[in-house]
Amino acid sequence: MAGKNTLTFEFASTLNGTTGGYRVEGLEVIVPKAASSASSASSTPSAPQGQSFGNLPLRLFNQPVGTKRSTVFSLADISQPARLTISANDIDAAQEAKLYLNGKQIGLPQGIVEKNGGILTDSLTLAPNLLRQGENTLTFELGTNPNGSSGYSITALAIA
Ligand SMILES: [Ca+2]
Repeated sequence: MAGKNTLTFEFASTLNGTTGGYRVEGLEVIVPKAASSASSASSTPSAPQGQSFGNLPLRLFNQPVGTKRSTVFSLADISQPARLTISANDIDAAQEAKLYLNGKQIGLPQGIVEKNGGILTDSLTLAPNLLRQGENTLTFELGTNPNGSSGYSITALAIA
């Protein structure tokens, strides 16, 4: 998997008392050529398109107006637009949620905004000129709190 991977060795058997164990003297990881060729300064490997996002859900319930929650996704190919699908819970009005891609505000898809709508899913297109090769940051902000609405949460995100 991308990121840290754990290797664990277990002393599984004394082989009927004939061995006191073993020692691992060295380890080597062979990285396939395609992945190692992009070993630049920011050596975060690009995850394949369509990966899942981390740290979800983004909870913006009962927070001060202006509170922001961010999540990061990776794109290897930014030559064409990416489709972002958002599932959100309890965005009662468009001004309740602000969305930023790499710091630039972008519009919310209409389908996730509905008074007392519960969890709704809709998608929007991310323009290539706002995308970065590698890590991209998506930030949701709690905008105004219309009629005492308690906020909202982002329950799922997907890139295609
Ligand atoms: Ca709400």
